[in-house]
Amino acid sequence: MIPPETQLKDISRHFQIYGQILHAEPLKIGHINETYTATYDQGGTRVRYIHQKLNRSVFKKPAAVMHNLVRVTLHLRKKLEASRAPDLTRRTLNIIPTRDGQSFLQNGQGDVWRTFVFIEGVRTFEAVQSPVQAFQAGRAFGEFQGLLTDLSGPRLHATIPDFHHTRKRFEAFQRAVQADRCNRAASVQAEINFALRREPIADVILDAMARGHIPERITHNDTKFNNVMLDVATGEALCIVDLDTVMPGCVLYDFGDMVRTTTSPTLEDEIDLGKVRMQMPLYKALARGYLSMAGQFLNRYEKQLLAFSGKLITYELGLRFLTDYLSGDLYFRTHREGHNLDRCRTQFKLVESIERQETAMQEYVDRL
Ligand code: GN1
Ligand code: MG
Repeated sequence: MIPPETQLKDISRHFQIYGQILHAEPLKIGHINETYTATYDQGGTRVRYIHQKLNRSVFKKPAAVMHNLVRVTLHLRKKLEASRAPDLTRRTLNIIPTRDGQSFLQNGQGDVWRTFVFIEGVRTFEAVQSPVQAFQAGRAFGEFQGLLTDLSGPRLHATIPDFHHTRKRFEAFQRAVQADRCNRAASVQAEINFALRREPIADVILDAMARGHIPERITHNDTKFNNVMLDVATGEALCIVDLDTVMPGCVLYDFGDMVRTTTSPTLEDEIDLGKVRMQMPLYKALARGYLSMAGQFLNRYEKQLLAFSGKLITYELGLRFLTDYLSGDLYFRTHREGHNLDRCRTQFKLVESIERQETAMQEYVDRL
């Protein structure tokens, strides 16, 4: 048996799962946490669960992450129940508690594990395939934000403080250039200059928030297209996953990351930069989907910055990948030499493409 499976059998015993674990496989998704699919036998029926190990160097306060997750998923479920949504257990994550009633397990080594019901009959995609999919993603994240506007109780924990603080991301980038730990700066001067030239955009949303034009809301903060589970049979976006960064934030960061990941039908680490392009039909579908849900609660300042937010978040991710490349690939999991640099180049290519179309992109949402 492969080592993770032995370990997973051990982990799985601690959760309130009725049945016997048969096998488990790693699920290759995400750059941060470790995710596994495990199959159990429950009285002769095969049932699957997700076991996930939280990345402790990224999420320093696992209890806060899980506290948010429990509140958010229960709220979503309550609201979906009230609206008589069909297929309830496929529309939001369901956390399986540990045998002693906790939302996560912390073992002797300090590893943090949690378990979710596996949602059957859905698929995620690393690259968007059609305007219909982009529409679905926009609608699903708009609905997600909308359902959380009336979450009662104290403010959610900031699981990663300053996660989308672009000015601080820029400063971290400058420090990485300065330190040049791996002697890589000289070889990426073009990318460094690209980033430096665009420094002023880092403050636009921060300033608007400081002036009180843009409110804090509960946001997802990682609205990558592969965090949307689409029903295999109907293509409908059923469930939003990866809720570790759901926290108080700005809706524009969510819309921006949707633009980044659903308007170019290429992978995040596409090597053929000629293929990377913000495509208007995908963007239009995304914006229509998003505003069909979020149009009711966004204010005019938020609406005015929708197109800009796509450029900003794509720039921010380019900065983060470049920072990590310069620092020796410590944050994002990489699978090949220069992987973070490839990711950075794709982002910057997309920034340029958005720059060329930004006016038309904003005009479109103004008309919706
Ligand atoms: C990370 O692990 P994953 O792929 O869901 C990152 C996001 C980035 C994304 C880029 C906690 O998310 O912020 O946008 O990679 N998550 C964290 O693909 O840093
Ligand atoms: Mg994530």
